[in-house]
This record gives sequence, C-alpha cells and structure tokens, in this order.
Amino acid sequence: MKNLKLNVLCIALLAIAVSCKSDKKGGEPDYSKKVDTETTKGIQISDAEIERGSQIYFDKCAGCHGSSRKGATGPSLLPDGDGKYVSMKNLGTAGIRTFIENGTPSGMPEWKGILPENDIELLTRFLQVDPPAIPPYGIGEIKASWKLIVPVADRPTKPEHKRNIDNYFGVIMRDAGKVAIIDGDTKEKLAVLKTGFAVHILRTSASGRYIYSVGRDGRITMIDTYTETPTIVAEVKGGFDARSVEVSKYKGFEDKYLVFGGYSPSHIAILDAQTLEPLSVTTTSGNACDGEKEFIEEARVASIVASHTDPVWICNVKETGMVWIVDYTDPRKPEMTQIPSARFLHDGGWDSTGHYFLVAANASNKIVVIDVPNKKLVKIIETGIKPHPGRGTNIKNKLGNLWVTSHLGENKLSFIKTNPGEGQWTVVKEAKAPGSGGGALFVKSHPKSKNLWVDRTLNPDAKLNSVVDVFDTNTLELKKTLPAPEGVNGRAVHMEYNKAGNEVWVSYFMGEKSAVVIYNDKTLKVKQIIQGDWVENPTGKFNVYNTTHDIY
Ligand code: DHE
Repeated sequence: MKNLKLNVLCIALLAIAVSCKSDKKGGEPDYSKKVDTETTKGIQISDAEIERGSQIYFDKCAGCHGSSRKGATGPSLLPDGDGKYVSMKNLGTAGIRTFIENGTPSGMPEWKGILPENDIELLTRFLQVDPPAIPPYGIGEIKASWKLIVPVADRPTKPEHKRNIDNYFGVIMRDAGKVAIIDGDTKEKLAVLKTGFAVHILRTSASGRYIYSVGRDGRITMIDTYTETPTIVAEVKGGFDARSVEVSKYKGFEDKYLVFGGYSPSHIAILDAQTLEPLSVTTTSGNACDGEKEFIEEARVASIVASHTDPVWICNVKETGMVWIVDYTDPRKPEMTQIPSARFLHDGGWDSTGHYFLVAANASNKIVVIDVPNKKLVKIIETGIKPHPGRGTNIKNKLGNLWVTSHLGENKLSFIKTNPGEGQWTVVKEAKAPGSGGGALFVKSHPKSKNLWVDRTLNPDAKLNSVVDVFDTNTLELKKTLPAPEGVNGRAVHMEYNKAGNEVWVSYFMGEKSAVVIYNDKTLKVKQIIQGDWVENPTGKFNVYNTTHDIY
C-alpha cells in the first residue's frame, strides 16, 4: 500500500514535470562551440560538455540509474525512453530540472544547492542526447593500469613501529579522493593518501596488515600499515566504476587473493592480494533471477563479503538479482554458483554466526538470506521500502539474535531473528526514529555494546539528516538523539566502533564544517572531534580489527 502511495506520488511529480515542459529557458548560457547533431534533435551540446556531463553523471547519477542510463534502482534516463519510463526528450529540459532539483519521495536526493547551477543546467541537456558508448575493458586493460609501487621483497617483514594496527581506522575523504589513516588509540593522523576519485569503501586483508580502497573511478589502492607511515604499495584500475572490493579470508588463503566488483564494466576480477596483479575476469551480464529470461548486460556487482569458513566470496549482482558464490581455490578458473534471489541486490552482511549472509534487494523491498556453506537460498523476507542496511548489524536480546536493517524509503528499523526457533528469518520487531520520512543509510552496534546507532543521511529535513539516533538493544526503544556538536555541520553518515567497542566514530559531510566525531558509547558524550583542512567530506570509516573480523 505504501509502495503504491509512493508510486502515485512519483507519477504525480512526473506529470507536473511533463506539464512544465519547455525547451527554452530564459537566460540561456552562451554556447560558443555549439554542435547540433542529428541525435540531439535541437538540443545543443558541445563535445566538451558531453565529456563534462559524463563526468557529473558518473559521479552523481550512475549509481542509481546505471552507467549506460538504462536504469537500476532509479528509472532509465534514455533520450527516447525504454518503453517503461518516460523518455528524457518528452520530459524536456524543465521537467528534468524539476527532478534533479527536488529529488523524489522514493529516495532520489534533491540536488539543488549541492550541484552547482551550471552542472544542473548541463545535465538537463546531457540527458536528452544519446549516452556515449562505454569502451571495452578486460584483463589486458586492467594489467596495463597496474602499478606495483613497492614489490613484496622490499616491504618490511614485521611492523616498523609499536603502534596498535588493530585499532587503526581508515577514513574516506570522499570528495578529496583521499584516505586518512588514523591511530584509534592516540587519535593521531598517520597519513592522508591519494587513493582515487570518490573512494567508496575500504576493506582489510585477513591478517589486518593491508587496507584496500575502491572508488567510483574503479581504482583499487593497497595501503601497507607495517611501515612507520602507512604507504601505498600497489594500485590498479579494475574498471571504470566500482563500489566493492574484498579479500580471501579462509584459512590457508589469508592475504592471498582479492576480488573486485565492477559497476562498469559489469564484471568480477580476481587479483593477487599481495601485488594487485590481475588473474582473471568474469562478466556478470546474464539472465535475471525471476525467470523472465531477460538478458541483462549491465549487471553490476554490488556488495561482496568473504567467508571465514569456506574459500568463497559472496558477490551480489544488482540488476539480475543473482547471488554469486565465487570459489577462489583456483583463482584463474574460479567456480561460480549463481543463486536466483530478488532485484536489485545492494548491500548486506553476515549474521552473528558467519554462516548466513543477508542482503537487501532494495527494488523489491526485501532482505534475502543465503546459507553460504550450503550455497542455497534460505528465505526472502519483506521488510519495508528500500532496505539499506550497509552491512547491517547484529544484536541480542530476549527476542533472540537479531540482524538489523534500516530503510531508505521509510522511517523503519526491522529486526530479523537469525537463530533457530520460532520466528527465525522473520521480522520479529520494528522500530521508528523520531520525525517522519526515511533516508537512513547505516546501522551499527558491537558485541560489547548495548547501543544501536542509526543515521538519517538522505532525509531531506536538515534537522533529521544531521543527527544520529541511539536505540537500546534490549528494549529497542530510542535512548537519545544526538545533534551535530557545536562547530560541526552537514549530514551525519556511517558509524564505526573502535576495537574495544566503547567508542563510536560518526562522519559529518556535505556541510561547511566537516568532521569525524568520536562519541563515548556509554555516556553518549562527545569524546573528541577530528577536524582540519585534511578532513574533507569524510564518509566511511573502517576499524582494522572490526573490518577484518566482520564485527558489526
Ligand atoms: Fe554506497 C557501501 C553502492 C551511495 C557510502 N555502497 C556500498 C555498497 C554498495 C554501494 C554496493 C556495498 C559495498 C560492500 O559492502 O561490498 N552507494 C552505492 C551506490 O550505488 C549509491 C546508491 C550511489 C552511487 O553513485 O554511489 C551509493 N554510498 C552512497 C553515498 O552517497 C554515500 C553515503 C557516500 C558516498 O560515498 O558517496 C555512500 N556506501 C557508502 C559507505 C559504504 C557503502 C560508507 C560502506 C558501508 C559499510 O559499513 O560497509
């Protein structure tokens, strides 16, 4: 019913947008180099603008609408439509602008005030012309981009310092294209490393020694924490665009192999985790999970996790809704098992036993449960509008062992029972944060904590997107809402515990006063604020021990 309401709202917005259609705006910029090609049919756009438009699109839109603009979580944005959604040409300049500026109730953020006016104006034209073709990118191209900066033989064999690597934090400075390594014990900044455009996530090797980053430019950067100052030792471009990377964690394979999940091209690449030399590439294009025999070329790899009990990674293919279990025993010829589930697979994590993997199928409002050792689908659970768990989090109370997800499309936390007994693999409880609307991206707890932390990053209300809510894991009642501390502003995003489980680090980005705020998990008081010229739009933070051992 709620879904229906949202769809009706979207259609209403669309209708308003279409009725506003007008290709001529007042005060048009002066296009000195106009190109009026056949495909553009009256839309004037130069080659340089196509290039710039592609960059903005890749950075801000491709994640939801697909690299080739054929749609994913968001609708297709093709000039002539795809028979399902309105064509961009029909929507027209003013209609496209309405969407970009205001967003939609179903989760598209409003870009007014975030994207410069010039960029919004350019996008309104860029979307009405054919998308530029994506060139091929296979193992040869990956190898050509590979840089082994410090060969294995030249690296230290043990740490050159006495610091506690287990409590290091890798912190993403998204817009700066950098990763800061911070000593979680002393809170000192140890290094700020140039890692590539808009790094998305970090993962650590099974030993905890190496930190790997991957970002929207498809670049993987490998950081060694054994050196006095953390150093980049290798890098490679696995594709044009990516969101995920993971390493082999099974006994005997520690720090051996790395998997890269490509958004564009859609492929799984396996690399040597010591050097980043590519070993194999497998396309993920294929038939969709729901038996429609629909072949999907742009089948992007979303979240990836590594099993601790088997030599496998779980790679979630977004558009096909197929969960791939990739056995890396022979990395040049990996064995792949595909499990049909639901669309579109996005983010997910382990239950507390590490036997089951739970992943959001956000376009169908479901959470998919996979029995990893037995390579089979256990259950598909309806939770709420666009579940967005991050890796989710595991808590325990009288209801049992519960895995938690937040939702992007509505104000709801869903608690799924994971241990055997009545109610296993069902939502046994729901909770709401204060205020209305969704926008929550991440949840986090720790086995030693009685708190559950939730953000509301994409809620359009600044009063809600700048706070974090803390719930009691026993009662599942709200304990406290923590506003941005004085001297800090922006949107609160992503929480991470320290190794001891008594501090929580929260990022503030997209404001004028970015920061990483460290809270005492017991008192919920601010312990320290990390700010400075180098703290530029921080997003994800990854504690080495928790990331290595999948503690969340
Ligand atoms: Fe993310 C995780 C994709 C927008 C910050 N993001 C993920 C994962 C995927 C993904 C597939 C899971 C990786 C894994 O676990 O292996 N994210 C996407 C998108 O496609 C999307 C919607 C649009 C885009 O263009 O990227 C998107 N993500 C965002 C943001 O706007 C965020 C808030 C800031 C940013 O980087 O632009 C953001 N995503 C994150 C973070 C994680 C993440 C911090 C890791 C969470 C974790 O704890 O593991």
